[in-house]
Amino acid sequence: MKETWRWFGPDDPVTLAHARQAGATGIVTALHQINDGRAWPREEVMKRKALIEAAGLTWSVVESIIVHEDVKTRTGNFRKLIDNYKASIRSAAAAGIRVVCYNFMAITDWTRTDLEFVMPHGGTALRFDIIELCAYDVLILKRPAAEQDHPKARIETARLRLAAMSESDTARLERNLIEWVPAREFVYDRQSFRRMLDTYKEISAEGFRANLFEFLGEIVPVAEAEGVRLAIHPDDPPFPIFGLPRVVSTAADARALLAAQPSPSNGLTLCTGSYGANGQNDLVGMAKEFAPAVHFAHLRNVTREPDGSFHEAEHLGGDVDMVHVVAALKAEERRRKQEGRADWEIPLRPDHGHAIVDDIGKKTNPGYSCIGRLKGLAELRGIMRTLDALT
Ligand code: DNO
Repeated sequence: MKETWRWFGPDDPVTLAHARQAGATGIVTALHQINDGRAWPREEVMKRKALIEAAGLTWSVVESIIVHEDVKTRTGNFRKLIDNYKASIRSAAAAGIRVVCYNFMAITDWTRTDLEFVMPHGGTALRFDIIELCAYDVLILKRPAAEQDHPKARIETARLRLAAMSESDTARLERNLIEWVPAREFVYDRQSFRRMLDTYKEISAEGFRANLFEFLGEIVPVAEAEGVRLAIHPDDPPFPIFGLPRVVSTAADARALLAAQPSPSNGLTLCTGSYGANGQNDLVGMAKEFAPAVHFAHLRNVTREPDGSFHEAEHLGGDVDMVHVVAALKAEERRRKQEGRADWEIPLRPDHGHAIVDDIGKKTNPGYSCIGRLKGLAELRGIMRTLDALT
C-alpha cells in the first residue's frame, strides 16, 4: 500500500520534511486556498505539485475538492459550480493525480465536540460526545425540531451537563461544532449556521441522495475520461446531526452509491474511523465487499461509548479490527496486480493521531499532529510488513 500523509499546504506546522521523516512517500493535499467552488487553475496545481516534489515526495491524492453547498442542495449557481468541479478534476488529472477524495456531508465536514480529550496516557484525542451535541443543538442553538431528534432522557442529561459547564466550556463547544476544524472549509456563527440549516428544511434523506446521484452522473464520466478515481469520504459521524440528511454512513449507503453509477471512477474512501463510529458497520466485511471500489484508505480507530459517543483510539486499539482491514486491502492489491493493473497500489494515510510527546502544547491542526500520526503510520507499516512476510 502506498503510505501517504495529509499535508495542509505551506501553512501546515507539520511540514513536508516531517512527512518524509515519518516514512511517507505520498502526499494528500488540496488547494485549500481555493475552497469556494471556483475551478482549480492548472498552474496552481502544478505549483503545489512542484513544492511537494522538491521535498522528495509525490502528490498522490487530492483531498478534497470541496462540493459547494449549492451543488448539494441543487440551488443557486449549481450548474456553473459543477462545471468548475469538472475543471478542477481535469486540472488534477493534468498534474498526474489520479485519486480525488471528496465528501457529500450537508454543511458540516467532520464534527467533534472535544478536540483535546485527555487520554489515560496523558496525551489527547478527538472525541464526539452525544450529550454535548444534544446540549448545543437543543439548548444553545435551539434548533426548532431538535427536541424531536433526541430521546427525552438524553435531553435531560444534556440539561444537567450544560448547567455544570462554564461559559468558556460552552464557547469552546460552539467553536468546535460550527466554526473551524481542519478541512471544514466554511466557518459559521450561530446566525449563519441557523440560516444554513434552513436551506435543508425541505430536503429529505432520499432527496439528498438523489442530489448526490445526479452529481455523480455529472462528474463520474469526466473522471472516467481523465483516468481519475473518485473516492467519496463517509459521513463523520455516520448518523444524522442537526437534523441534516446523511447518505454515506453505512454499507447499504455505499452499495447504493456504487450501483447508482457503476464505473471504475466511482469509488470510496474507506475511512475506518468514520464508518467505525457506527456499530452496525462491519469494517472488515466492508473492506472485503467493497475492495474493488476502495481507491483510498483512511486508517484510524475509534472506541464507541455506550450512549453513542465515541473517541479516537490508538490506530491499532479501539473497536475496528485494523489487522484484518489491512489484510483485506492487501488481498485486493494482489488481485489488482494479477489483473495486470499499473495502479494496483491503494494509497492509505494514518488518519488523525493523538497529540503525544512533543505534539502536546504545539499548535497543529486538530487531529493532524506529527508524532501521533507518525506513530500510527509506523504501527500500520508493521502490520503491512508482517502480512507481506506471512502471505
Ligand atoms: C477529517 C477528514 C475529512 C475529509 C473530508 C473529505 O479529518 O478525513 O475532513 O477530508 O471529509 O472530503
